Amino acid sequence: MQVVYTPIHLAHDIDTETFMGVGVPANEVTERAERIRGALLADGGFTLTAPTEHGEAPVTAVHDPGLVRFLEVAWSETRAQNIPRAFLSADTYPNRSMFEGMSAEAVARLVREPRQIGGRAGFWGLDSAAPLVAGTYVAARGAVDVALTAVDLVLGGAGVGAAYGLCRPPGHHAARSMYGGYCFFNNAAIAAQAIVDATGERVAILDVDYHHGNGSQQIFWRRGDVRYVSIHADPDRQYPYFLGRADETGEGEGAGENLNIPLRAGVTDDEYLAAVDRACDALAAVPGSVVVVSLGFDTYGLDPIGDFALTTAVYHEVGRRVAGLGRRLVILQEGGYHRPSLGENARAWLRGAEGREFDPLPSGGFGAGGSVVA
Ligand code: Q9C
Ligand code: ZN
Repeated sequence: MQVVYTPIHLAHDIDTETFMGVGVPANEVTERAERIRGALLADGGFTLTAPTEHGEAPVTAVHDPGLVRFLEVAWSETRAQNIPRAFLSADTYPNRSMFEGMSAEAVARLVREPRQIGGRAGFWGLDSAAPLVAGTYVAARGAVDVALTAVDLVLGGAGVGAAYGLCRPPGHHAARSMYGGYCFFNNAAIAAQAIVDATGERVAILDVDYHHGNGSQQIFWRRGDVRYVSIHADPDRQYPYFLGRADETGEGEGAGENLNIPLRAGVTDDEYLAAVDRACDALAAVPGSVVVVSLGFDTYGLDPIGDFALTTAVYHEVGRRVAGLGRRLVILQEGGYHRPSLGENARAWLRGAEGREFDPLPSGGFGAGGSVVA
């Protein structure tokens, strides 16, 4: 399988995030993508391909141009104001209650981007968990190019059945006009839109990251041409808290095109596979030849921010079942924060999707010698 990768992700180099106001070691770090790359190279069955530049048009096909401009200048603006900090996070968010009781006209007039950078970060941001540093914008644009190059490979007519985009930073929490949750641009949504535009077919997104992909859901909420199916931790106990419940099914043209499958803490391989089968039924019902997969490994039993109990073996089986849909697959990396297992879990999933056997490392999965393979 072809793996689209770029070292540009290294520019999004963060070591700290804030969690409920406290600085803590960052989860979404450069090592994640390097671990995966190392394990796939060591496997021998994967070929690394560099992305090609796709420009801004596919980004603004999905995102507000104002979000793009903000992300482009956020770091230099922070510097220009001599705000001493390692990364930018918001000062004030426009909480919905700030505008409570006002008319729609008043809200439309008053809810606008302020001038000060701490307010601008609040205007565009969902939370304080997506640290923005000097290289964030370049890396986020690189991740979009990775996703779109994976789309090119699959649509290219060379009979490619699946391609994997090693996107970093991830994307599925980013909405049309919002970044957050370690995500800046929604790589999977941009890919899905590009596939719709290129093929005129309907497209389905399967999101198997541990978290609900609120951004992908928002972008396609009223869309009849892109179905969003997600298996994730119940938002009653997990980020993003405000979306991801089973009764969110889409509106207008998109009515019935959004399927959320929230799961309890401690979910086992068997319970998870039952959810995957439900999701696959919903994907199979969509006419069209391509499925975009938002692939996260924060569902793993040892993940530091997840609470599922999945094993490496189940990823092979999930990949196998998703490939069993008989669709072409654009597989894009989202989350997954237990660094020692990331390479083996990705390798297992992708081998399953290719119809290759499960061959776990004798070490019990913590592959590449537990170190980054350069
Ligand atoms: N104590 C993705 O997996 N909250 N994003 C983290 C950690 C934000 C996850 C709290 C989680 C965002 C792509
Ligand atoms: Zn996640």
